[in-house]
Amino acid sequence: MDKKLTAVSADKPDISDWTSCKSTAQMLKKARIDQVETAFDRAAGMKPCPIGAKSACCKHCAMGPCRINAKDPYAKEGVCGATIDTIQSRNFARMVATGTAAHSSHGMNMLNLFKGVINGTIRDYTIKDTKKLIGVAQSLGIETEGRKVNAIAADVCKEMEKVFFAAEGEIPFAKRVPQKTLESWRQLDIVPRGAMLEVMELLQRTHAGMDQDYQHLSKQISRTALVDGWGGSMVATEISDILFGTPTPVHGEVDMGCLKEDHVNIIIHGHEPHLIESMVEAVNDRELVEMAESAGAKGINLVGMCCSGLEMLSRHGIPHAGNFMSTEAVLVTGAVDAFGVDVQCIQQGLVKVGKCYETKIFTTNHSCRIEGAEHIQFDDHTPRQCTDYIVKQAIDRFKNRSLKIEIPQNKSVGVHGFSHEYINYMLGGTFRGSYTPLNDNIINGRIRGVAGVVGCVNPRVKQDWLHIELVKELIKNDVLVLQTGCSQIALARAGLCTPEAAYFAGSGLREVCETVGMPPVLGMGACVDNTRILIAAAEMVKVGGLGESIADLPVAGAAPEWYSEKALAIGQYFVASGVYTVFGVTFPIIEETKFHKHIFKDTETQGLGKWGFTTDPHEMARLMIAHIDKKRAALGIDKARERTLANMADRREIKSA
Ligand code: SF4
Ligand code: MSK
Repeated sequence: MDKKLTAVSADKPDISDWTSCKSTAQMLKKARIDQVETAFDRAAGMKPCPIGAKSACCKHCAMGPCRINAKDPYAKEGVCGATIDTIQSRNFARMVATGTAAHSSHGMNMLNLFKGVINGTIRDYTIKDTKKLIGVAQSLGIETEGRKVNAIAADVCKEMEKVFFAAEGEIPFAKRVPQKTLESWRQLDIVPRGAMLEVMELLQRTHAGMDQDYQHLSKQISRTALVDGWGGSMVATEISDILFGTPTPVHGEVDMGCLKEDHVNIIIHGHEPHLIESMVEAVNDRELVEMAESAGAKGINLVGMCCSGLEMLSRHGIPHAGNFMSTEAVLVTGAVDAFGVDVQCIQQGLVKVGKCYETKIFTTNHSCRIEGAEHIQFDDHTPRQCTDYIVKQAIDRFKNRSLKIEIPQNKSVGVHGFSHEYINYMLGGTFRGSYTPLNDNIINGRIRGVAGVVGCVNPRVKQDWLHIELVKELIKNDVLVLQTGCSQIALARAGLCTPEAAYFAGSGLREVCETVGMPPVLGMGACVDNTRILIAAAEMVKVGGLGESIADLPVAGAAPEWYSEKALAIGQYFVASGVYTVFGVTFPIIEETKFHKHIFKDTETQGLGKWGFTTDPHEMARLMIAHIDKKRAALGIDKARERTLANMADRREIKSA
């Protein structure tokens, strides 16, 4: 083992302050003994730059970089005269642009795959969910009656191309946006066109000497974020469902205890589902299984991590080893025979840790290579070339294992795969599928409101802890929680993704959960699948009784442990869609500046949502519940109606009416 690569300080912080995940803690302890450094060590050893953390610096041109005093931000300007509001809004804009570009690139890769399937050049994938295809087509205004599947798919494809390439008009999925929300966007002139144009427009406006009016730039920030949520990300989710199946609830195991010492263990980490789907086929290929068996293994054990893992968990019930901050830790087990990655949230540190434990990291996507990793290009036309190779390499590693293996014996079983379509069915049944029961239960007060708790984990805070504390408090207060991304895995590990977790909910939410047989925390998939939450919110408006726009709903969102620019883009599209969205860890803006006031307050008066921030999960719950209550009061449903059971006299009256 190469032990030279670490410089872990002798004065080591307590690992129990770093993570709530027992398995990750166990592996971090082992890594310390093995003298292997991880992101947790690096985070402890690297204090964030206070000026950068508050976005009080600009390096957009060679007259700078310029720094503003965060304590007195209006006392100084950049060399070009840029104010703190210009500097902060431009920095914020660039983060949103990058996050949107990441999701849109994912969406476009799915679209290219879809196109290949339709025109027959890609043969390893097919349209699995025609019901979903028809639903998406109808939502886009495409005629479906009496038409062939391929013809409908071709029209859907053409329409979805506009999501990326349209230079004018409104994005196709604007048709799914509640009318009043769309009107607010039109009034503010923030309805997006194609993603490529919006990202380019936002980036060019952040060039030195361009858009130096934070309010004006803020509109382009929203327009760009909206083309992520109602555009690029939505295409990614919808096409994935069409090609690989819309998730329905499945039992799934989560945590490192999913690894099996006597099996060839393969982990897939990243975001795009076509790599995973091909890997599912490869690990079930008889020839490869026999190869593994003749190498002495009992079989091949495919395990997911991060959002790739959530795609596998939701669609196939394939076990999940952990979220973003467990990706290095899982390698410390020594049990991982191959670690395949595609795009986004792939830490460069994985390669070094992998080297220590003789696990090869395989990059597979042309957009994401890492020095020291082996690159096997994944091609949609010949996907098995890549995935079979990884499996064979894993078998080879299994055969030659020399390290002692230590697998944490922790595993939680939960229910995952709650697509918005399934929620519709779950609440109303096949013939009366509807969000009406949800709205009714919100109106009668059993459910106080709905919260989306999503997003990443971050080594600057105790892994999973904020997610768990926040969600516990929300459900205790009768707030139904919808989840995606690494947050979902945090809650699954804590055992809150089971129907039995209703025991921790308030009496109203518990009653609903027990009646339907659902958990109080509904896992909806990967971070790109936050679009499912947008559609659920749009459905709640459509059903009626809770106002006319998303901004009227008693809902709130949170990403308590966010780290990525994608998370910021997601936060901004929720805010622009009408949702109060609270982030934790840090917020890249100085408080009390004009730009801060604009996005933390003024946007709400424009018919949108607004941002919130706190590092304390209990305060976060308080802020979200206060917002939900404010919306309930505005709707006139702040006093929960008592349930009145009909007696015999009532029933007679109903009959005679
Ligand atoms: Fe400084 Fe202005 Fe150049 Fe930014 S754009 S680095 S504020 S001179
Ligand atoms: S993987 S963006 S850490 S949710 Fe989607 Fe997790 Fe956040 Fe990456």
